Amino acid sequence: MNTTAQYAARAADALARCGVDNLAADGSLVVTTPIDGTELVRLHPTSATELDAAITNAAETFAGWRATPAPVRGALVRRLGELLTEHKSDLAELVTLEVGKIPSEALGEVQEMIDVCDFALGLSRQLYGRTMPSERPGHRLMETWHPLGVVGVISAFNFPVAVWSWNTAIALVCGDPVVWKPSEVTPLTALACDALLRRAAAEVGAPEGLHHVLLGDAAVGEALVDDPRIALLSATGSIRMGRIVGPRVAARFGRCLLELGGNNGAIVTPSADLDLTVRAVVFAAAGTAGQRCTTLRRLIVHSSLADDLTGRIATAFSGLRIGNPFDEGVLVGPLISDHSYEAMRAALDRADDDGGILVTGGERVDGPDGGVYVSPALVRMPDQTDVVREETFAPILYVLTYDDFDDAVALHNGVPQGLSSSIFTLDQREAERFLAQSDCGIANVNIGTSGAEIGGAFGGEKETGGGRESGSDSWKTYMRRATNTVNYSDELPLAQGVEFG
Ligand code: UN1
Repeated sequence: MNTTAQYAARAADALARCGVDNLAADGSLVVTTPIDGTELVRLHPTSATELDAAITNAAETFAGWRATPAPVRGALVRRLGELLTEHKSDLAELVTLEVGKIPSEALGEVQEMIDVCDFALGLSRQLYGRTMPSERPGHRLMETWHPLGVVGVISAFNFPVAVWSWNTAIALVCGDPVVWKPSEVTPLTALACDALLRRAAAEVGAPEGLHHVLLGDAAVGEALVDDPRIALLSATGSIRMGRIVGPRVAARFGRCLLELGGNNGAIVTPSADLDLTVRAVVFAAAGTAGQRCTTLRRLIVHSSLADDLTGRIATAFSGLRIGNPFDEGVLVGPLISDHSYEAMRAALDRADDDGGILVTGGERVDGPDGGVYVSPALVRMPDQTDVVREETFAPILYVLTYDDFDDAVALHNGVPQGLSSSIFTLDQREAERFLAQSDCGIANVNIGTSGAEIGGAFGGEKETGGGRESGSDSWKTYMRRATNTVNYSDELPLAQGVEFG
């Protein structure tokens, strides 16, 4: 049997293995596990003075780190990746304890961190600028990329470590120190990451001040938002948060990278491989208990398939084992809080008022006392009503139907968010039309909306905020670009043929 004391002890053991062993136990920041709501530890939040000192230290460290060659900076990230590999199961254990993810998903999250370290290490030798032909003889025109400054990272509870690593591994090779405000409910994973990064820095001779964790509530985040020493603020969270953060950072001409809510849809066309579709839909909609920003929330199904597909998904949903994520065979762990279930209930009530029909799920189910366990809900909707157009951070999958492909795409794009999207089809024309017309940052064919690899740029359009993190050329957001013109002639021709004197 898992008991309360065991969870606290397991957390303390995993933290100690990661190098965190001097935890204060009497602070005002109470850390609990969503598995049964019990307390893991009480931490001290970062004070205003400590916060200021951390940013000052990061800003001072920038001066030296920016001048360190990028491949040397890469050596830090290489070592971090090795330590993450060594402590993969410790970090995953902490993710399960703090977030309630099943171990396979928690391990997958840590694997994302290892992968992005590999990516960033390679990148440290590939921060390419371009050269362009100059219109003037004896001149070279080129662009070069330079470290930007201190990066502030605000991350959410649901991917407590992967999102940090996407930002931090890239920021570090780009020459930028990081100050990190993790979600208030996931400080332990943050302390573990910080300890591993500090150890990596000590081992490769990188400066200590490259990384700081700031624990606390929204006030800590606000301090990062308003501090002119934070050159880039990368914030993952709700659209409501983004509406506050974006304009405030812009008002001080800071740079912002926003990764906000998603309301991800998938279209299922008549030619779809339905067995594959059902498996993909079930993972995308019910995995992580519906608490990914990439979770599938809307299924837009050709009317000829709707009854069959809805029935198959309902059967699969009913067969999912829900409960303590540490128990063998469990695929759906707890919601993060009571509030999440209240939001889920409120959404289901609104869907009902709008004429929706609950096919299955949406109920509290047995699990350890003190945790919030729910069965994933499947709801057929007559229309894409307001509640369907909002993101509810819980496992609810709305099913809508279409007859005409253009209408399906219009329905798909008819929400304010634009993160991830999919089509299930064996018809190449439909697939290509969807890829061209989906207005999301991520558009997939014959896989679900969640579970993106780190090699691509991650992020979305519209109210999702427009930011891109992780792979591809997302690194450019973490650097500043300079355009350079070098005259290696002894003449001084002016551009555009201007004569002056
Ligand atoms: C998130 O939910 O904030 O694509 C990130 C995915 C994961 C990351 C999700 N690789 O589902």
